[in-house]
Amino acid sequence: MRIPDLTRIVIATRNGGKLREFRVLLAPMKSEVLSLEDASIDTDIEETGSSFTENARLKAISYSRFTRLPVLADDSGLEVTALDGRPGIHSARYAGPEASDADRVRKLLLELAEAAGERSARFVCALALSWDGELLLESEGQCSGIIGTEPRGTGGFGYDPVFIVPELNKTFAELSATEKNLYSHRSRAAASLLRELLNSA
Ligand code: ITT
Repeated sequence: MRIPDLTRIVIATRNGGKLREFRVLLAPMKSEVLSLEDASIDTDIEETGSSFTENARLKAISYSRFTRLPVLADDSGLEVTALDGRPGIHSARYAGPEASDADRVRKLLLELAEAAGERSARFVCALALSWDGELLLESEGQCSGIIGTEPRGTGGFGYDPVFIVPELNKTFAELSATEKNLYSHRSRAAASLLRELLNSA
């Protein structure tokens, strides 16, 4: 594998919550972490894949054609058992293109109330690292939890206020950023990618 210079890395996301988490998760690399905006990339790549992995690859490879820097993409979402895995890869657009995090959470709680079944769920995160149009590494992380009956907490982003970590009986939004990183799908995927990077150095 060709190893790029990792002094600077672009995170291929327009989601501020993800970006904040990556700045902490990638700290061991000591890289300067840039957003798409910092890298002056204003094109939007359509997520046409049929899995988290395909979409992460698509974003990483496509965005890496717009910059000389290595690009890390994250495709993630929430799979709810009683909803047959929905919203899954459609987590960001679950309540329509203009909806807010609060709208998505509201819709999820309504659908789950109608389903009246079990409330288990898992977060999934697929990561892909690309450079110069070439896929270098990929990884995946998951974490299991329970969907609460009402939002709790103000931290994090997305579905965090209704995602309960069973061991703690707290939602991700009730945890500090450091605590969320002990359990999250994103931290697990990032740890596995960093391990692979170290092994191939
Ligand atoms: P980019 O494609 O620009 O990265 P996005 O928000 O559209 O941003 P995704 O397509 O990967 O990203 O959708 C992920 C959605 O899943 C995200 O918008 C949240 O609603 C949800 N999600 C993912 N990780 C989450 C987390 O750690 N906590 C809460 N919700 C999360």
